[in-house]
Amino acid sequence: MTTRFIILTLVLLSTFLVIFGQIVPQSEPNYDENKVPKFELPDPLTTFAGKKIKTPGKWIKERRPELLAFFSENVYGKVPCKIPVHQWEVVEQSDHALDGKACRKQVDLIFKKDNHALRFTILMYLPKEIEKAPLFLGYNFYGNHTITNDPNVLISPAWTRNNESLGIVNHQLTEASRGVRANRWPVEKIIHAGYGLATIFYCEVDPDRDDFSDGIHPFCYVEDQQIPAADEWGAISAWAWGLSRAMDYFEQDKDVDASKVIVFGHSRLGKTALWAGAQDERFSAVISNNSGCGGAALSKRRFGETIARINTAFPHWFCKNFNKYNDNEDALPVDQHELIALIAPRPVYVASAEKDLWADPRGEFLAAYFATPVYELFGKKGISSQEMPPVNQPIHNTVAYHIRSGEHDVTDFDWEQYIKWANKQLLNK
Ligand code: GTR
Repeated sequence: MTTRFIILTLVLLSTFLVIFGQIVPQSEPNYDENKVPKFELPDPLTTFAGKKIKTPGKWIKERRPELLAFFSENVYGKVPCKIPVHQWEVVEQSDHALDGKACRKQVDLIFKKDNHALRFTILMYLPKEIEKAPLFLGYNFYGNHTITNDPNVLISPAWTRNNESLGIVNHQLTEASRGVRANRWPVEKIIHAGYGLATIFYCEVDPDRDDFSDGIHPFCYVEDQQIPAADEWGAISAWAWGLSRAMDYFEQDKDVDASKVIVFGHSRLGKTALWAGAQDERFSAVISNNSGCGGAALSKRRFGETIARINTAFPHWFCKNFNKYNDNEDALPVDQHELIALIAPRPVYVASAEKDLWADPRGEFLAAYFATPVYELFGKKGISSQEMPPVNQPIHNTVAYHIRSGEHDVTDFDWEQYIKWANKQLLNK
């Protein structure tokens, strides 16, 4: 073999990796606890300059802002401009939803700036007998009409990924997908427990694709800008922004107790719920359901999905700066336990599923454990042992955790725990 031939082979090989790098993983993900690398976890109660934080006041004034700024500029990306709700419009409502047990409202939030316009619909079910209801708020993956068989729920026109089995063709949601995700949203159970449910189709805020010309991002572009700058918002940050705008609306809806809004999310939307809850202290509690990498799981464990993998498969989710940590987790001066700590002293629930190894259940548990010192600083109870609880045996402290049997999903078991825990944490029941 001549040298020229070897060089040519190498060039072709590297081109192959660049072109196909997005689809062909270059190494197998690690699922072996013995192969988790040694790593040092940053102490949430020590500032970047090395100062120990010993009081809630110092946490609030010194440590919380610097952590928040780091996550904002290097992980999720900051929202570069203010986009207030221009107007809301109740597009549909009824006092006779769920066989008369609930009121239903569909409210559009409308945004306008220069030549940009966007609207998204909040679908709400509120228990009839409660004057101002506490509320679970969460995004759904496939449209509001998929969470229930209620024929009155409107079908969103937003772009979404095709999925024939869910009746999504030509990137449009259809009647065929009504109710297909009802298994993840036990609306009656939630209403019966005395809570309202509010949900939004996440693609209405920003379609889930590597395209920054649609959704809310263009509202903040300056001059010829076409994509967010390296420290500006990716999709998760945009979705988190949307949850805060929903909160703006709830604050003036007399049927909602805005001091008791629990933000919930599954998977990528669990990452979103954590980031929304970390930033916006109006959310009184946060639930991360199987949120995994870039959510509740510790990145430095490199177990299952890693930063490099997530940034390759979903280049639009995080800000560009986050790529600095691809296969370079040791350089990261924070980890996801500090994202959870940013929610303190408000209640936070981290939930894993036994078979969801891609999301690293142990990494999710340890993040809750290592966030606990910040909660303790506020006199709150978190996770006190590094030993994971047995499957299906939840810990319901201010920092809560469970690992349930089964797959990556949202189940009735999950919701039963969330309701029980919210009763205890927010309603003292
Ligand atoms: C997976 C991704 C996870 C998780 C999941 C989801 O493909 O790797 O991080 O977010 O999607 O959101 O369903």
